[in-house]
Amino acid sequence: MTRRFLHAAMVATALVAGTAFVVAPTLTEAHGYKAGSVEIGHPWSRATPAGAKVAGGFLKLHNEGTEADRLVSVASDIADTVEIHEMAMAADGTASMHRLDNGVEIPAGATVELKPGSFHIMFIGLKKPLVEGEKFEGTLTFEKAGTVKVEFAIEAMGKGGADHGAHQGH
Ligand SMILES: [Cu+2]
Repeated sequence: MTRRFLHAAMVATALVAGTAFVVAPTLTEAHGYKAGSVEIGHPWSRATPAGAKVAGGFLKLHNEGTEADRLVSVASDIADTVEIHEMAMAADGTASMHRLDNGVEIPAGATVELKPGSFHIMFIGLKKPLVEGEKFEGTLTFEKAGTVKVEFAIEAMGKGGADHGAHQGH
């Protein structure tokens, strides 16, 4: 049941991403990974304009286990440093970001989505622009489930709402 729900959500993501090119669904095909009892759904990032120094990373985490786990760190050769951030919207509509030094908790049985405007991975000090349709490698480390290599699919610039434009300062 839960598995089926996750799968349906991943397919929905692929459909949204694939609207422009019906004949080339492989570019944005949903992909997933497993580490211990944690399922990792569709890691993705966004194409960046030339000169951009930061990019966000997004994915869905589902904990099938009976104990909470935690995404504690992310690494990638694409950037100088990688942090886990949370974005919060204040009552007046301004967004603020902060780094989560202890990562993101994934309660037992829960699904936590890293997405624009919420929890996200932050690639800081990009070594090259991210190009739509390409992929790059990253390594996720969980407190209990350990380490797993994933590929982030680079999707269209501006996809998924709240942008990281306000983010250039940090
Ligand atoms: Cu951020």
